[in-house]
Amino acid sequence: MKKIIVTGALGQIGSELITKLRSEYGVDNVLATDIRHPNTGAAARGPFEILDVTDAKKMHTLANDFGADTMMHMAALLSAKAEENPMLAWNLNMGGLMNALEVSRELNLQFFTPSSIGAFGPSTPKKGTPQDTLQRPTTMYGVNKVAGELLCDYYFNKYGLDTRGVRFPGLISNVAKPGGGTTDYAVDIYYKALEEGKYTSYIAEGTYMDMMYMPDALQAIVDLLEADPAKLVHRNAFNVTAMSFEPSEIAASIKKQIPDFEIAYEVDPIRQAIADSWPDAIDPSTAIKEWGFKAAYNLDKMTIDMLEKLKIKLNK
Ligand code: AKB
Repeated sequence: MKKIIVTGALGQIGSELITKLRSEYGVDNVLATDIRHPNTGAAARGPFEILDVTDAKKMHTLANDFGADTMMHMAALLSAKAEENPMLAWNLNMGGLMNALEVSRELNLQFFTPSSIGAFGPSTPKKGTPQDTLQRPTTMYGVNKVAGELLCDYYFNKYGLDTRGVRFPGLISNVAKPGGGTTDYAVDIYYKALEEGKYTSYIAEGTYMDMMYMPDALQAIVDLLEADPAKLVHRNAFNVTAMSFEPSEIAASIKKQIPDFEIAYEVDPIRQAIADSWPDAIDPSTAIKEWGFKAAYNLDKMTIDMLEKLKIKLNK
């Protein structure tokens, strides 16, 4: 049975990952940590400690005292926030990652951290983006993600640390809202569809990006953690995706459930520039081949589930 320490446990992925890991490995075997205190939610219903990931000493002590054998490092600033404050992004994203890798090396922990489609840039092939290709991102977030992928490979090659990671697309969930990402519109649109019957998109019509529903993302993390290392040719980080759509296509999917729903556009130049620098659709075939990655949700199936769950959450 694994003993897992999770950083950034109150973030968009972390808050649902905690529930998933506790159901797979047992409540007491998953230590949730975050810089904030959980008032409610999954993190509060089991072991929890305050942790600022730039504090390496505390990270080491918490992992050691818990008897962790696995580190899941989720704490990071997303793309739009990182573009607003590049120095903070560098310090938090790279400083936190280095600390998490070093603690994992010292305690010999299995290691997982997510990369992103943000690790690609304008010179990367836009469609069918291969696993191994040009990575010259033009955002601070992308620079952090590429450096992170390389660092994880470095720790694997130099120290034999069992590092594993995926390049996540935009993740859509009905539990915790993302904050400061470029793909966040694809979450906001569902809330606004129920609350106001309309949505103004900051991403322009025709801008394709990869996306995935959170249950598929969580299953992908567990499947990669459990994958036979002998079968992994790659490690950091696997392309994974479930769908690629642009704003009018997600709007059309919502319209099938809420016929009066309307979308309008007021493009935010900063987030649009980030989106334009990312691929339209990445190729996940290496993840499928090496560890059996699969996704259960397409756009319409996700829309039905999102609206059903949000109706309950928002009392609609
Ligand atoms: C973001 O938009 O910054 C993230 C990501 C794709 O990494 N959702």
